[in-house]
Amino acid sequence: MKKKALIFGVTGQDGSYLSKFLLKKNYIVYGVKRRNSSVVTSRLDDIYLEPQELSDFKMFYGDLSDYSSINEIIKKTKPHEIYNLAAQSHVGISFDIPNYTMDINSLGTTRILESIKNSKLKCKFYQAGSSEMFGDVLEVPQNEKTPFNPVSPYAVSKVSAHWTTICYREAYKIFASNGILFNHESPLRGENFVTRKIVRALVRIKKNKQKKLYLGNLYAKRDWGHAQDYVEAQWLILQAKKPGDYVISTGKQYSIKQFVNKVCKQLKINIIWKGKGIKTVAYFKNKNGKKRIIISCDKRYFRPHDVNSLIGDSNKARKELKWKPKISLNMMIKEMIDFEIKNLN
Ligand code: NAP
Ligand code: F7E
Repeated sequence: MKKKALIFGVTGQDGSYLSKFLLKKNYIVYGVKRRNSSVVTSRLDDIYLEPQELSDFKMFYGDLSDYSSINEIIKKTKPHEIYNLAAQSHVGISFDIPNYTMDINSLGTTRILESIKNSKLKCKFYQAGSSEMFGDVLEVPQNEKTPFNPVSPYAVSKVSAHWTTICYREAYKIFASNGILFNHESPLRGENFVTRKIVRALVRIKKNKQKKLYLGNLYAKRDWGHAQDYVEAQWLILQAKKPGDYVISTGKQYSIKQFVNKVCKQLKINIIWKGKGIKTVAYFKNKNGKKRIIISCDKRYFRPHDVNSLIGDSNKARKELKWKPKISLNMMIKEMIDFEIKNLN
């Protein structure tokens, strides 16, 4: 009999990679999408096929704010594994909509766990936790034992969901595990996250489709991996003998400025940085020696409180789950550039 997986947040970056990964593993995959005024299934175009009855990938309407929809879908599908990837996942925006962020990310997780508990279903649960929970870090590098020190509404909501997952694991013996995933990117990353924003803009600048790129804090450092590697870790976490919590990271960090430099190098754009802080700019010098500013900082993209430096220690996952990242940052940047060139408009 085929295993059944239910994915909340199926239309997002990870939802798309995880669906394809699980279909290859011969699962039946159920996805939950919320009602939108426009089509949000573009990341799933190659697997979301009609007629639905004949496909191993099926979708249901639901919303993490709505317990009854969650409960109905779980009752109807009786999955062996549930992945909670649904979230208001933008850290900067969480400062603008803190109540909504808390409701979906924190209470939304409680709603799924309550439904699992009430249904008495023997199913495993994965919670999409985040390195943002380490916030103003209390230890370098960060591992499963590093205390959390969240500094945004997003991070606080994820800490709450993390502890709720542990609470249901211990109180009700549900196989419920937390991934603590560091940043992971891909061509399918949302356009307002910094890596995709940079790659997309620099490709467009190179092709004369855009004049300038505006960014925020260029000095923040992140540990970036590829979403394809990280969804494999999500699955492995649910295949472990016992439920637990796992840091998933590459163990390497770069600043936003270094990331820009890497993209420019691959695109053969010669840039020269000048200035400090919010006055930092990057010039492009053409063959005739003419200079033009192509990158500036804009107040809009700074956060009330940013996380300055994250770097993960994923030794537990490497040892217990035999997981390791396969795609390097340079390989990922190349893939992201190729995707933007192919989809240029
Ligand atoms: P994403 O692309 O922003 O996807 C989020 C998904 O959640 C989308 O499918 C979105 O639906 C859905 N969603 C949002 N609000 C919802 C609601 N009220 N009810 C039901 N679904 C809702 O995020 P991602 O990068 O794939 O990340 C997946 C998960 O991992 C998120 O929980 C994120 O917080 C967490 N995480 C991400 C990273 C990372 O670096 N990518 C690292 C650590 C943790 P729409 O398509 O309709 O918007
Ligand atoms: O920002 C800085 C920004 O929005 C990275 C989410 O998936 O990973 C993600 O959260 C850094 C920050 O990702 C811009 O201030 C500069 O320091 O790409 P980001 P994030 O905030 O790290 C974690 C692990 C998650 O869990 C989240 O769901 O880049 N930055 N200039 C900028 N960031 C953005 N978005 N836009 C800029 O213009």
